[in-house]
Amino acid sequence: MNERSVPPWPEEFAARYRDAGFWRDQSLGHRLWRAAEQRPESIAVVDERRRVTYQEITERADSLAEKLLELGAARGDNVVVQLPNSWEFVLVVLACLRAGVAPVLALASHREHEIEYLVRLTRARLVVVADYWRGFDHQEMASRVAGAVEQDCDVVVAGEPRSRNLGLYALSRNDGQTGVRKRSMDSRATGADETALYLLSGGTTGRPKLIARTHNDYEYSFRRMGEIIGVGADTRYLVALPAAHNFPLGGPGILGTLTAGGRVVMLPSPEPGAAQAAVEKESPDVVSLVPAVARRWTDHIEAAAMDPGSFRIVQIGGAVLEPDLAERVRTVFDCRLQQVFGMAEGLLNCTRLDDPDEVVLNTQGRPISAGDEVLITDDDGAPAPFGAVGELLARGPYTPRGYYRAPEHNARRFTAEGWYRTGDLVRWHPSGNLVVVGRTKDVINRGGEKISADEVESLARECLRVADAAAVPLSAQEIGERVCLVLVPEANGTTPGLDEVRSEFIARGVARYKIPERVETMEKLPLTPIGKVDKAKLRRVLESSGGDG
Ligand code: OOB
Repeated sequence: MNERSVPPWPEEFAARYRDAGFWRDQSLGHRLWRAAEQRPESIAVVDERRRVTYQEITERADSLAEKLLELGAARGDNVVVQLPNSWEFVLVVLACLRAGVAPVLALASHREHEIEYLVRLTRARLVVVADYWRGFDHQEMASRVAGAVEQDCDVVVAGEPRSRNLGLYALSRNDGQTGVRKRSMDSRATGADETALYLLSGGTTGRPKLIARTHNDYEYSFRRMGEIIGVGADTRYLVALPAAHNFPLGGPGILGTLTAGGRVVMLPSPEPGAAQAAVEKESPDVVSLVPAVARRWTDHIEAAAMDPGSFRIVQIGGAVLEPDLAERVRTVFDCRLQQVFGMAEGLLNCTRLDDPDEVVLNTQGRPISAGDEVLITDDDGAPAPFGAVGELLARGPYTPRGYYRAPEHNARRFTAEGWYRTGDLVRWHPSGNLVVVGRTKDVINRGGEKISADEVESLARECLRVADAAAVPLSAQEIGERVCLVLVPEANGTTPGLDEVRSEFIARGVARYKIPERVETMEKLPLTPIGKVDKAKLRRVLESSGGDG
């Protein structure tokens, strides 16, 4: 099913990527288990509650892999996984890889609106969730979703299943069985061109699109990032961002660290307090942050409320990093700063550890691979002159040729020659690095979390009595941007206020981070000459009339 659901790389490109050694035709599971065999006693994953060795995590993953297959997931199937940053996140991803099923990596902040959509889209037979997390009952939500979808769908809980109903299972085997590795779990049988896992796209229209990452392409991208920053068995990588994101998962992140035999330290939240404890106890040397979190940590360190730790590298990406914050981060952490401009769709750019300050502070780096092709185009789609601003297009050994089961969307977001239109406006810096200056896509970037304006607008039209709606990013001090919802009343009608909008969105089961933080009313929306809502004008009008709400 995977092959037909996603446009593959053309044969000539695939052959080129193999010849160059980018694609190694090995499954991710194979590489991870090889790393584990070399150091069974070393600690692989640490969270607030547990320290887990390589031997334990692989044995448990083998056992869970078997359980997933027993529960009805077959090789090539998809399993929706929604877990917070915890050792179980790593366990479940490893088990899926071992079983040859592809985890669909939902965010812990997603709710019924998102999870049900993902379960339907991927026809998942299993959903793996936390029990309670931050006061929310994931077990109950997942059970409702499993009951609502057409396919047979069971729920596996990282905790105690609370009902004896069929279809609700515990993550751990109660029989403590291990050592099934020698049986049917030979992950080498999984084709390396098949989907290893699915990442969620941020920058699209409508509901989030899924990006199917193959074993070959994903392994290459984290291996290459690992080479660039020098990941090895002594690396201690701190996972401060939601683990389901590409940056902490594969930039080189969790998977890059584990295949190199290093240690992954899971932070349940990027709160400075939680970070402080982990920094003191585990002495991590690499961390990936979004600018909003980097700002909070930097403020706390400057106020002597947090230990800067002994980081060798702080990677920052996901949203624009202002040069003054870049400078402060470097000073207070007394470490190498690396800017990372990446996307779940593939292409990763970064500054290198030996780049001059001028480049590290003022650019978002350059592509990581000699196989990456990037193009900056003007409004007519022609290549822009060097130094001019245009849209970034990308193609390469770890940038898939289309989204999962989205042919119409693919026709817009990918060119006939297979280039991915990033929707990012960039220019070349004289040093040969990219500078991100804006975007063409209609997205709100809330502290690195991408929100589709289109999705918010559709929800508003569905659940509020209004004639029209527009979602606009407004600049916000701490998190970069917030969602402002502009509502147009029906004839002789009124529009709901912020509280009503919030409660309607919550009742719909929408993830909190997408819920508008400011609501405005306008008799009509400004239009561009071709009749589209003029978001740039809206944003200017709103920002001049009331700050960041
Ligand atoms: C990362 O991935 P996504 O998929 O959440 O978001 C991708 C988009 C980019 O297209 C761009 O609009 C924005 O996020 N972005 C940046 C940026 N890094 C990403 N905008 C300005 N400066 C940056 N450094 O965000 C992501 C994935 C892997 C590594 C790092 C970030």
